[in-house]
Amino acid sequence: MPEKGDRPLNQPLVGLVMGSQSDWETMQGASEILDRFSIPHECRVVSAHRTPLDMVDYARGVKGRGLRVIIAGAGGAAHLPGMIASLTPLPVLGVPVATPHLGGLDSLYSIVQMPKGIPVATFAIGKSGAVNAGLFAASMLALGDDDLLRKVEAYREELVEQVHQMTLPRP
Ligand code: RP5
Repeated sequence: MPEKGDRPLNQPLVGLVMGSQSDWETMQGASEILDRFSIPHECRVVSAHRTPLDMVDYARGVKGRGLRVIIAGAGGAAHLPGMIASLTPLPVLGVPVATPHLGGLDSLYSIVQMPKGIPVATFAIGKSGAVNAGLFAASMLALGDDDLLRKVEAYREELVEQVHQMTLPRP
């Protein structure tokens, strides 16, 4: 099997987990970014309240399987990111998924208001948060990977070019 350093190339580095299939529409924003940077990742549905034992098994296993970062998205009483963070020393990036009744403020507050001791890095509500969590994971992994760092820099240069190409209907 081809390898990079001491790990197989297809070994997932990021675990992308979400509380429901319905979160995928939002969370795929993170997966697309990770794909763009060729960062191997796995995508799982793990519900903190519907499949708590699966969640415990998953969170306890990620470090031993060689993952480096977890991105966890959930909506409503969104305890998934915090619970996973309580079960693993790996960094957990939390994405609040928008909800029909409270617009995702419920998800945001649930994720961002972690009591001291168990941190969850919390991103914006919805797709922007998912995309930025993917980008943040890429930057974290790039700390030890110069090729990946160059890809992150190239992405930023694309953003600059996009803004330079923007036009308005009047001078
Ligand atoms: C949460 O409940 C999930 O993260 C999802 O955002 C929300 C709704 O889940 P479904 O009813 O769509 O399965 O656990």
